[in-house]
Amino acid sequence: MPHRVQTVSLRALPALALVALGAALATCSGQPAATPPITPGVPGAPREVIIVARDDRFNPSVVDLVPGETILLRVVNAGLETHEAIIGDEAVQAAWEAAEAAVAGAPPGPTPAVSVPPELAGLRVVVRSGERKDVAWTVPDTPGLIVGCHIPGHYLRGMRSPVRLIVPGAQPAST
Ligand SMILES: [Cu+2]
Repeated sequence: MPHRVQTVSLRALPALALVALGAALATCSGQPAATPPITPGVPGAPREVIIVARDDRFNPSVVDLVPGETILLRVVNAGLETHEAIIGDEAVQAAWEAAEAAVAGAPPGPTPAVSVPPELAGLRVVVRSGERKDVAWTVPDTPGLIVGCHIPGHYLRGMRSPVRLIVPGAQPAST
C-alpha cells in the first residue's frame, strides 16, 4: 500500500521533537513506562509517535498504539547502520526476514530492493543513518503487531519492539 514518506535530516529536527526524543531515550532501560493518557490521532490531527532505531534495538521497547487511530510515525535512525521499521504481525516479520536474508551481502549498500507479497507487506520505513522519515499511517486492529528491522542479522540481535494495542483511558487491551 502506498504511504507518503518524508525524509528529514536530523539537523532539521524541531526542538519539540528533540524534547520528545530525549524523553523516549530516557525510558530506554528497564520496564516500559506506564502508558500515559493517549488521545488517539485522527486523519486531520495524527498523533506523533517517535521510534528511534539504534545499532541494534528500538526505543521504545514497547510501542503503544490505539487500533484505528492515525499516527504520524517518525522513525529516527540514531545508529550508524541503515535500519528499517517494519510494522506487522509475525507472518509479516517472517516474510521480510526471509526476503532480506536472500539478498544478504548483495553489493553495494545495505538495502537492496526486496519485496514481499502485498498481503504480507505491513508498513515498511527504511531510514539511513542520521535521517528521519515521517509516515502518516492508520493503525490496523490486528493483534500481535511487532516493529521489526530485517536488515540481515538485526532482527535476531533483538531489533524488535512489540506493539501494545491500547484503549484510551483504559488498561492495555493486550500485551
Ligand atoms: Cu536494523
